[in-house]
Amino acid sequence: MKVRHSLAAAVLASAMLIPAGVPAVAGQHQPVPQPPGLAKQDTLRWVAPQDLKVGTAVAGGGHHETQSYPDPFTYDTEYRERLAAEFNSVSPENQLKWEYVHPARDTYRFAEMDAIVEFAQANNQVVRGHTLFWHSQNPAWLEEGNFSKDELRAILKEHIQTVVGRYAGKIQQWDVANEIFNGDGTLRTTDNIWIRELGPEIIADAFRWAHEADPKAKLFFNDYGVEGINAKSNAYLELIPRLQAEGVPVDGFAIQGHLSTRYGFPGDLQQNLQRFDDLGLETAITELDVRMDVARGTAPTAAQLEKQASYYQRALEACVAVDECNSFTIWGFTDKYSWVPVFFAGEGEATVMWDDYTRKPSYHALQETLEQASPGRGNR
Ligand code: 9MR
Repeated sequence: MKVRHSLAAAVLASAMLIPAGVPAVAGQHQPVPQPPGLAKQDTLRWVAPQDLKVGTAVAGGGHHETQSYPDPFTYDTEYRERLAAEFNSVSPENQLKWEYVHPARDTYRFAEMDAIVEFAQANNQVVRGHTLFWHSQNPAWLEEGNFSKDELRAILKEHIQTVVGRYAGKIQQWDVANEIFNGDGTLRTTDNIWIRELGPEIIADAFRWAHEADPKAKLFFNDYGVEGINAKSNAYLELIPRLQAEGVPVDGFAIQGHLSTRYGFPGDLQQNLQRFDDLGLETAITELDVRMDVARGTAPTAAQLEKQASYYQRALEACVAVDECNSFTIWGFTDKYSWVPVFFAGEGEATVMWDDYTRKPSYHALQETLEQASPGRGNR
């Protein structure tokens, strides 16, 4: 995962040179029509239990800027139709990350995120904000800025207040702090600029500032490699109640869920979610995908697809079984735009739809699991 982030930084540094225009999309404020031939009852959001949001990342920024296709969210009509039809929660894949939204010290670039929020409102979707405090995808002006401690603190506060404030009332959950622990459960004291320069106490301030800017938004920690009970998830289990005891407004713990069929399914996922639920926290699955080994030019086997489907199903079942697991998000819904093959050579096919939006067994596994969780009820 570390390699991925430094690669991403290099890729994004070059991508920043490309001016990112946002074309006006006709009907942006209007609900997007149902895809032709798709009944609204035949979608994930329709069959989801009322208290569970089913979401996806909204493709754009990041690795997309190095691909041959134009921005998926603004250019791909079928993509937009499926996005509106299938999901009742959306997460900007890159459009709220520092490098994207805050490209120069005195410049914010909100157009792309504004468009996502408008789309979500028009289509009766909630939004997950991602992310405010991270070691990756930070702009060079910040990482290489030689700021004093006071300046850095002021920069972080201003960023959080500006970004959270702009979308106050429009973002349901925020991944305030992303990936703050190493695999062994120690804090990222070297690669996270905030923790390195300002000390661990700054984590609490980030949550306080976010809460001040939008008191209704639910504030989360989010990480990968915390699906099971391990040193990293234990570190969150210890940290969050300690912060709460100090009055820090933390509402939830989110598990990303970037899985691979190379490894076994994390069978203790439900038990892990439950121990956070037992603390009175909300939980969420925020970035689920399940990659597999597929040689270039070959198709996955039926067995691989079934194995993938079972991982999607088990992850969803775990969330459904835990009371306050109220948000289940997949990290993209079509292989056409997935980050996986860009970052993992020889792996891919990680999402629930093929490039042409036809459904894979993993899609049907999600649909059936949602149906079983709330038989007979539709939920838009
Ligand atoms: O999907 C995102 C991709 O477009 C970016 O290039 C990449 C850069 O790090 O980030 C991807 O999203 C990451 C998310 O923000 C945090 N968790 C891991 C995700 C996959 O790398």
